[in-house]
Amino acid sequence: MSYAEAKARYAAIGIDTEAAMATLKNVPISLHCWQGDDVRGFDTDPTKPLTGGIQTTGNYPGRARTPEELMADIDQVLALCPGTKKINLHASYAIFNEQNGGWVDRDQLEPKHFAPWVEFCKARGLGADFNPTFFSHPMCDPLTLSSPNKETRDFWIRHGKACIRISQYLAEELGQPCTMNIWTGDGFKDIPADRMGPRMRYRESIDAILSEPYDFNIVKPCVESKVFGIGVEAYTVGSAEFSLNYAAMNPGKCIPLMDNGHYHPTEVVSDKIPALLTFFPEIALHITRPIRWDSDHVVLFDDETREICREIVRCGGLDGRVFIALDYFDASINRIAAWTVGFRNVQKALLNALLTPEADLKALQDTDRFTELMVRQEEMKTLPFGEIWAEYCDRCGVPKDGEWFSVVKEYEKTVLSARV
Ligand code: RNT
Ligand code: ZN
Repeated sequence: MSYAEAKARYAAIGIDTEAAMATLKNVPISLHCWQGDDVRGFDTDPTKPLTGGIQTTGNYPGRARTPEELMADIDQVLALCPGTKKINLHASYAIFNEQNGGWVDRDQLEPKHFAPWVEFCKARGLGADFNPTFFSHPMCDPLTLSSPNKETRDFWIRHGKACIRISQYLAEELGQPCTMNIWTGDGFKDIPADRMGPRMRYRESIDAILSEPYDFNIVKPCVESKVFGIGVEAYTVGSAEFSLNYAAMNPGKCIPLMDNGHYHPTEVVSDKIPALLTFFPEIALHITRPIRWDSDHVVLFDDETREICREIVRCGGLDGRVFIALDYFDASINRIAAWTVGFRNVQKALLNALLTPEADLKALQDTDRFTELMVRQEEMKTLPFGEIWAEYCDRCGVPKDGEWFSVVKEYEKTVLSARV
């Protein structure tokens, strides 16, 4: 089937494929830099294990070990992905060199340590998002912002404030809003004796970080909740209720962030998006794929990813209300392909959502025509979506499905395999 024929099929149900593609082209999606090097960063010993309750598994060859390698890999991914991209950086990806004075600890970070990333983004017309890194560091005792030790908390508060200044710098330099996501792995392996104390301290620490001046129009601090992590199975300080309430009590200062790997396995973020948008003007998302736990598998074009994107679209999320980022890390397969598959799938799911006659379906719901609603929703699944997706890739100047994996294989042969 040709694009013209597919376009006509969609037109028959009232969908303008041209409008859908035009909208999608301008939706920013943040590509997480940490898929390329298994969340190691450049500021600590790469042989030390990842902490904070997260884990990468696998040892597929070709991990990026330097800023140059990571940037080259990102370039390869960008060339294979359609749409508007941003780069999501972690503080641990600071770049230290002779010009900026070399290594400093996380509480001393300055915008200059991200100047090479700004240059990278400017040359490619990209925006950037940012994250303080509250894990994989000797100052995790193991708690950070919720630690009972003032010295520990103060170190991490200084880090958070430094990250606010860096986020403001990224937003100003790149002329695009910068989300700054606060997530810590703080929690306990076994039944705690005090659940409230750490939460009170966490709250005060975030207050202290957000007392650093920033322009909320362009810097969007987020608080990301989590249900549990590896080694912190019994209790997580930044639970769903804690984070959501923190954001709700601090309007104009921060927004809630939901990672769809951070809930009980039968909870779905697709349903939480409209719930949150009922109250919050803006929310942020980490799109991932949990298998039985927060396993951070590569995002697929699966039911929940499609449903998340339908909610983003039909709740008006594309009008700047929903900040979309990816968050997964698979070290068991080619990392360039992992990045590309996930990014392309979120694009696919958004395109699929934009090609759905939501107003008609809503009218069926509102008039109690549930049989017809089910029939229509099922029939949509076999519309010629692939043709529209292929056309979209083409117009964005990136390879269609079936045409990009050979590029990755070539990159693996010529670039990645030399990294030993
Ligand atoms: C961890 C959180 C967090 C991290 C990144 C690296 O469970 O999802 O967002 O994955 O900050
Ligand atoms: Zn996340």
